[in-house]
Amino acid sequence: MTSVLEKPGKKLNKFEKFKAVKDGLAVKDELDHFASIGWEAMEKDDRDHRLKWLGVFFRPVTPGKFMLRLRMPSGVITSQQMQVLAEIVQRYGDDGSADITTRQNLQLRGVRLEDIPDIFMRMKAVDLTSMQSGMDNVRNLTASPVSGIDADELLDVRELVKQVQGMITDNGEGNPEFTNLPRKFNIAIEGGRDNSVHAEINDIAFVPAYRDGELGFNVVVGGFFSAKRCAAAIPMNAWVQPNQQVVSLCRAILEVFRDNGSRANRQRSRLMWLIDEWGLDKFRAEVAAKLDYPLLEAAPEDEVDWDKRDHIGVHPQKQLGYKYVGMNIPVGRLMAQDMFDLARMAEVYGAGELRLTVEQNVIIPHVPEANVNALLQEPLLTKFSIDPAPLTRSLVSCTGAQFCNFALVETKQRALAIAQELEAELELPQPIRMHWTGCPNSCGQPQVADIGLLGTKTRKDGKTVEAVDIYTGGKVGKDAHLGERVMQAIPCDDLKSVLQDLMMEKFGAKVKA
Ligand code: SRM
Ligand code: SF4
Repeated sequence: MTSVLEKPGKKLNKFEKFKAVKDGLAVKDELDHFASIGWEAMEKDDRDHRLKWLGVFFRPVTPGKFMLRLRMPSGVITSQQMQVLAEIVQRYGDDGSADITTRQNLQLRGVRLEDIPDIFMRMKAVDLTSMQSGMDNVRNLTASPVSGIDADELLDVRELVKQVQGMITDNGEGNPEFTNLPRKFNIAIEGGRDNSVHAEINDIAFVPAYRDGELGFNVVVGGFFSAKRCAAAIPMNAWVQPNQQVVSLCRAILEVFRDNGSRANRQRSRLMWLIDEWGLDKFRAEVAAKLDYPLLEAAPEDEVDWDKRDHIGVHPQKQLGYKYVGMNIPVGRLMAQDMFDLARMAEVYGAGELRLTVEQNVIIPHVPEANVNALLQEPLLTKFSIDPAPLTRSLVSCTGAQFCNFALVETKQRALAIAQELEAELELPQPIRMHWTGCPNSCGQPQVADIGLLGTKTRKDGKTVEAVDIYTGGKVGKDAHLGERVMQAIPCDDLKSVLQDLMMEKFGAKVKA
């Protein structure tokens, strides 16, 4: 491959410099050594950066207690896999937990470096990988969480998602072709009608569309959030068949990005910056030139014509006589016992499978109608409700200050506390989707929310305090578009009354009698 690193006269950012010294993937062969010397003795770039190529994240907030980010294509996880992850988390007592992420994935907390070789062996035994889940790699591939069970879906994309992940990661072993991208990269494949993946905020998204009567995908490109700029994806004017063409197109776009994306300024390195620099026509032509099939123009319209569903509650499946049961996991946080229980419940009442959603919730699919009532009697459903209160129901939150050193505010606990207080005080005619994010990196996607809260700092009574910028107007599903900032630097202590006013003004809320 031609690497920008080799081009003379290009100024490289500091991340490119350490990647040029040693590729992130190289640490895969050094894990036993790291485990034996311990995290304190490790070389800093290996510990703080390169380990992230394997999904192992040093947490400066909790040194020595690492985070492990998995890959979970389409958010599908088996009971057996969940059980193995629960056992891993359980080892760490109060330090151990797991978070469902905004890319329908799991991150484990409290992990010790000396255990990583053993953990990786256990994961491999149940076909789990964390390969290339951080830094300049392609993140977890998202899809509808009800792929294959949704009566109204157009395409079951699970196999395609797996194939794309397999291509990018060499089936979980690590693929040096794609471990040195100029920046992170997000891919989503939607097979349903409701844009459950947030296509508009992915670097590549495939959305179902008919062309001359044939069902395939229109392609949108360049969507991303960053501290300096947020951009919705734009149509690439391309249509592909729902087969190997999808895999080849992802490969072609990744190669074009890898070989031409900017490596000078990390704030201007995501795919959209390359599209801006070249113009869409040149970008499309460069990608098309790499394909072994002619890249067709986009279908005039796509098939996303539904509002987004949240999948909470009991719903009929495509398969007659079966239901899927969606549970609300407040701010996505799971403890070891929750994970054991979920694994068991999926095994006993369903088909030993669970699905994760980008709203950080869990679905148990394939529940025969005869099992539904017994499942609903499980004690875990008092914690993870199928009929939650309207704000908790749609609450999403990034990690925040508890574990993330970028955070300007604590998010998860505060998000939940404020939602519960507002629910107690207000009559809410409909759920309001609130998304919290602890800093401008926007992992909690405040721009897609009805009300988005983005962490910042402000001065109050002569002191620096935690605060939020408020976003409104995010629209998801059909005709999705990003919300905008409407208020700045509201101290978190004053936030409840500000949100109460906003909900009464814009969302029809009324103070409870
Ligand atoms: Fe993120 C960096 C957590 C989804 C934009 N994100 C980080 C790091 C790794 C920073 C760090 O090293 O501490 C955070 C880890 C904290 C921790 O301990 O958990 C982090 N991001 C998350 C998660 C866990 C938030 C969550 O609670 O769900 C999500 C993990 C997804 C996954 O499974 O892979 C997560 N991050 C996102 C999303 C949402 C999405 O993909 O839909 C975005 C915005 C969309 C996008 O990327 O275009 C996002 N994260 C960022 C950015 C800004 C990227 C940029 O181009 O500037 C950073 C910082 C960076 O990469 O330099 C970042
Ligand atoms: Fe951390 Fe900021 Fe991402 Fe939240 S938005 S997880 S605080 S990087």
